[in-house]
Amino acid sequence: MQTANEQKYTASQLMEMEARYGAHNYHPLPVVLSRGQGVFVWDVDGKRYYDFLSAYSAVNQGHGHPKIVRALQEQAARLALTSRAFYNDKLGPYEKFITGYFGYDKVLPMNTGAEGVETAIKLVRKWAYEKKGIEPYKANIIVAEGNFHGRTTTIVSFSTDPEAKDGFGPYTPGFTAVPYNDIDALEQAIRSNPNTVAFLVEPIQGEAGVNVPDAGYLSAAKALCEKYGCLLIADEIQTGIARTGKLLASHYDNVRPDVLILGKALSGGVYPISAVLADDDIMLSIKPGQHGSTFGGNPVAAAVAVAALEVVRDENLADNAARMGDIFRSTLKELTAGNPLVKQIRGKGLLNAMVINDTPESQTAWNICLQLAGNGVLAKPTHGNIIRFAPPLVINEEQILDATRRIAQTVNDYAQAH
Ligand code: IF1
Repeated sequence: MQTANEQKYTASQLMEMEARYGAHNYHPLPVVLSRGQGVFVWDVDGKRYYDFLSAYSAVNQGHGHPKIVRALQEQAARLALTSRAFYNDKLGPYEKFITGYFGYDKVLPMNTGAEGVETAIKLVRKWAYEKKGIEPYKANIIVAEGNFHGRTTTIVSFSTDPEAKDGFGPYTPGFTAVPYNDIDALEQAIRSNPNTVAFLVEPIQGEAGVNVPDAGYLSAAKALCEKYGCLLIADEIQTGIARTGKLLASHYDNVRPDVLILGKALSGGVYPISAVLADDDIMLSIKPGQHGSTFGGNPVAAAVAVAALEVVRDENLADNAARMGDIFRSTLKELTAGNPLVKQIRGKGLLNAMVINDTPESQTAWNICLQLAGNGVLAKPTHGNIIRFAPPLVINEEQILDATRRIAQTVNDYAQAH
């Protein structure tokens, strides 16, 4: 008797199965993947693609990285989960490793990115009540318009995207949104509410369409937080772990966030792992029994995260992302020069996007992504007319040039045909 894992189905059977038995909370491109290795993925019919999404920057180290997979397999076979009711022999060494790696006193281990963001919100609120004398339950956190920090009801409470927010009320209070990349608006918001305890921000806004702020925006924000005694929380779940050409996008402004949130590539994409890092003054505001999760800090996550971070360091993925990203943007701009469909090409390192010169409501970007898939490159639009390009950071020069030529050819052919 075959197990459900062993049965083989056609692409259309698999898509129909998802439509029939799965919630319709996504609208995937009609590509059914079955294998991944490095920068490539293959569909059930054996067609190979460059993966230019990397599971939204979770697969920075490339699909099936042997060191990370080995850590996953070995630890899962030895001891997968103990809960935090007991100690285990992997968590302490991981905590020592990651706090040394990013330069913080302590880490609070969680699983998904959203859990990491929720943890940071609880942490700074508690810190404010206990250490800053903020009146209980009046804490206010400033966020940026266009933010994406996850999909829990508290997080969508401060989203400015109706798609993410509408229909999920009632909403969690205690958040104020200000325009992104606007220091005056941020200062005005901090001054107008003495209960401001933190500014939660993505150093580059991913979902919003790879919005790169002005150089100095983050350092000016950090200076404002210091001036008014509030905390800077950097959500580096998508921009962190070498994606933008530095270990953290915050490092472009030489900023050390008071609270750092990591996720996605913390596991190389093999396991849900997130982490919140802060110094003792903040982190010890949460006492035993006041926060946690069943899987948070489990031995598999600990072993996998160490391997995933060692790969980033040992393979110099930040430098490679910087170099390959420069080649990507310059080559793509050169090869699509004069194409009326290409409104802008922007990004940092290997977090890039092409803004298509059409309305967000148009199907142009989607149709281009369908043709990209036909030409062996997987990418997906965000906010309608922006195509995000984010390959694994292990991509080499030959591969980035080949993929970029395919992208340019696809966009140029599409412009000519429409
Ligand atoms: C989806 C977006 C990206 C994130 C940042 C927290 C989280 C994310 C900066 C939450 C997650 C994912 C979620 C996934 C698609 C993807 C995404 F398009 F949704 F917005 F990357 F931009 N902070 N981003 O980017 O982490 O709980 O998902 O582990 O929800 O469709 P998570």
